[in-house]
Amino acid sequence: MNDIRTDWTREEIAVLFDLPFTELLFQAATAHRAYHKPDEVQLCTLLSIKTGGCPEDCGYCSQSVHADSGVEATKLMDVRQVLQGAAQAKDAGSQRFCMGAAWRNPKDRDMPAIVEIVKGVRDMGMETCMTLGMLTPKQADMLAEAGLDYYNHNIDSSPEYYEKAISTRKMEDRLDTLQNVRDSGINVCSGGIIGMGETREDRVGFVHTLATLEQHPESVPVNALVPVKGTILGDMLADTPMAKIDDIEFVRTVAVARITMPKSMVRLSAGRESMSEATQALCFMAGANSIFTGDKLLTAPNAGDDSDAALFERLGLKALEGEEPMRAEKSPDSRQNNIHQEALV
Ligand code: SAM
Ligand code: DTB
Ligand code: SF4
Repeated sequence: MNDIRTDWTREEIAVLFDLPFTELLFQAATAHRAYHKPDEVQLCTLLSIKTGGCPEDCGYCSQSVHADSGVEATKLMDVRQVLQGAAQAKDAGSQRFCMGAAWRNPKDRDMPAIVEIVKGVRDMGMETCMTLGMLTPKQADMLAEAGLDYYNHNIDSSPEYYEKAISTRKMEDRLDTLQNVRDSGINVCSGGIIGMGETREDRVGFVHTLATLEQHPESVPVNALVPVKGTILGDMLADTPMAKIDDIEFVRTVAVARITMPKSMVRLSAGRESMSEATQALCFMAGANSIFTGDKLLTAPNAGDDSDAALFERLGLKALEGEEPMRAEKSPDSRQNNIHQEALV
């Protein structure tokens, strides 16, 4: 079956959002079953390999120097420490190890250590994912060469709302990095945050931006804003309790992401810790099939293994296992192919 469309219009996506909830969930569950087993959920573990002190001003983030969140800045962890974390995650049943750094972009001097980390984690038999900020084509190629499986770089919101949440870089910069990652042959992980005070129209624009990329991201993380005291958006939310995202609207967003990008892994990401089991169950029904495990995200708390095990038991869900990491075709050639294609246009 090939019903993968990249020509979605905003109007079509708005119509999906407007469907009666029962119909929307039925359509999303149907799309989910066409490409995935509905009782299997991918388990990923996050580790912050370089925390805090980030020069960017993302209004939601505890790690920005512009926030007064009390998060202490650290240096890049040493390779051994990262591999210890990966070994623990593997023992706990995780398939993917996602490493995040609070950088605007990695410096060239950081790259040898990053490459060593990717190779080490990969040798342990886990899928590797990194999120290090913006990448140049050369840096993306280095990561591809090291064997990185996925690169996470979120578009975060609609193009219109993006500039209200972040001023130190543009949506275009984000899209350029996504293109560099795609051209290098690394699988793309890109999603965003719901509940930052954006409108329904912004959520439509957010899904539309991802679903009309030339190729859908292989992973789409949907985060619910974790309101952190001392960040602009966290404080704003604390002052206006009514601004918290409605659970049903969150589930609708997951469902529309599933319908428009049926083959992608849709990750129920940050914010699960404060979500009811019933809301999480609705998200799985709506096609979410990946989560972060463990009791910590990067700096914020996560649901934790015990409560997740209990939830999986109650819902009859199991960990997705044994799949070979999805390896994209190799890099410099694919960049060359693009150049050829451009030359042909
Ligand atoms: N510095 C890199 C970057 O921004 O691309 C990588 C790390 S950054 C923390 C990764 C993603 O985490 C962000 O793009 C954002 O979507 C998400 N995130 C950060 N703070 C969050 C929060 N308080 N609530 C929900 N998601 C958050
Ligand atoms: C993503 O979309 N969510 C993860 C991951 N990509 C790197 C990060 C969530 C961060 C939540 C806030 C924190 O832990 O500081
Ligand atoms: Fe820095 Fe990433 Fe946080 Fe933005 S989201 S402040 S780029 S760590």
